[in-house]
Amino acid sequence: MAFFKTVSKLRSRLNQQSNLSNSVRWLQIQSSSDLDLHSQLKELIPEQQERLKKLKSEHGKVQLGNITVDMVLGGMRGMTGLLWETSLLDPDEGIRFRGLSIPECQKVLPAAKPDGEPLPEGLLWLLLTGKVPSKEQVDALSKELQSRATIPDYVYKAIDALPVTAHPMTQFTTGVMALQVQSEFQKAYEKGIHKSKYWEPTYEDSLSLIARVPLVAAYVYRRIYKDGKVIPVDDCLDYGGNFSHMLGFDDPQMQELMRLYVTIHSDHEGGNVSAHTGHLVASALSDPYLSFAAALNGLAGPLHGLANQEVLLWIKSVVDECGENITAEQLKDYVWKTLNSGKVVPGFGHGVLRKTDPRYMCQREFAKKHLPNDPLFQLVSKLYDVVPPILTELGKVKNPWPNVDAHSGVLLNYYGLTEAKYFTVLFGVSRSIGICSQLIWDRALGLPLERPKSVTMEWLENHCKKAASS
Ligand code: NMX
Ligand code: MLT
Repeated sequence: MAFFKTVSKLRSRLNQQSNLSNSVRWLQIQSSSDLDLHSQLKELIPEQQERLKKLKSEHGKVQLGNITVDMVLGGMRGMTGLLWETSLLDPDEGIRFRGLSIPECQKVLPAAKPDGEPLPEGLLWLLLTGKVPSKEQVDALSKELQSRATIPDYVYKAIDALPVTAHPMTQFTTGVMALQVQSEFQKAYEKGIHKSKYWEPTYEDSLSLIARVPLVAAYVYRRIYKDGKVIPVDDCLDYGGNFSHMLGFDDPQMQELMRLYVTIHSDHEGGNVSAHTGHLVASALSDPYLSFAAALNGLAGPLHGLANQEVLLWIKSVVDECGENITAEQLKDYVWKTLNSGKVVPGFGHGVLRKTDPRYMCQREFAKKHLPNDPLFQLVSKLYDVVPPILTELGKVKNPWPNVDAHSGVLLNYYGLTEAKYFTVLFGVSRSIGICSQLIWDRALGLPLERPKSVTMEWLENHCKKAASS
């Protein structure tokens, strides 16, 4: 009987998967005995090293496009310059994690409960291996992360040395820097590890870092907002559920939100400020803690991860000025007031996306299901109607549609996590999964030091003069 049940479960999973995009390169059913992520990775690495070698030797001189002066002056927009295996961003369709869109991940990644949101551990497995894990594999990874989730006391002391009024991101990054003292990569490098083995201590550091950042983040939250009353780990909970628990939120719906939140914020290909920074710093063979702390400092900027803080503060300022039942006309005036005072409308626009961010859409679906009558959700919906035509009217904004940050704050606020200044820390915890997954592959593939060429304005002027006269 048990055998037939297993076969029918596998068959339904196969049917589900065969409906997915053909581009899913490694999607396959796992045998339930194969529970160790490290050994899965060890098997995959030689194959991928060969693939890279072949790409270099056979196609190394193939051109990928022309670099223009606009690109050099315009923040390298549209310039392909990085290898990033874990995810790829399409301007219209949005992010795909190893070929899977967000709705596809919601369908196939194991959940904590039937039809629930994906477990972030499953996404970590997918990003690292390119394979959809079984529930057993995800449970094993959950346990492994739990076993790594210990924090030395000096990490808390380092955070405590800061004034409690320091921004949560400053406190969080300080904690991550203090964790660096335990880096296995640094120790191995000092002992003279062979470069072919770099990925092993990088894997150790990365998994420990991913396991530990929720504890550091929860400590920061409790320190600043809950009189320092720390909530210990609950061993029975998964990564996202436990993070929500340690912050002080045990509502099962909030735990589901946290699983979704951590999953969708994890990775957004390699060129975004945090991922790119982490990758750049890691290319100097800085260990995962140093690299990730650098990435967090980029995430803390208002045009990047801090936008989630800015959105909720902005929405609350709208309510303060106009009340919750604001009309479309009042809202338009408020948006124009923001723009006319030389500020951006937070949560709208993107460096690559040209349509509504699917991460916004899946949060909208979550809100429609769980909090349809929440006044702030209704305000976010009104903004979806009002803001894009105004940004389009400006004539210079390349993408007038909302991004991931336009929605996350009101969901958290609904479940009681109202402290907007803390939001970017949640983004940071999630991003550890994407950045560290790619970092392991950086080391496994032996990617080199990153060092693009820069030029001066004079160099550009002379180059353009020469180009015009030839
Ligand atoms: N509100 C007002 N102006 C905007 C907006 C916006 N939401 N988005 C773009 N613009 C302006 C931009 O400032 C620039 O103006 P100027 O030429 O005077 O400097 C012009 O439109 C062209 O910018 P784009 O090429 O459309 O956008 P770019 O790729 O340079 O920047 C963002 C992308 C995301 C930085 C920009 O859209 C923005 O500032 N958005 C608001 C902040 C935000 O939501 N950031 C979060 C992004 C997602 N994340 O989590 O990281
Ligand atoms: C991200 O998630 O990193 C942001 O959407 C920014 C980006 O992709 O450039």
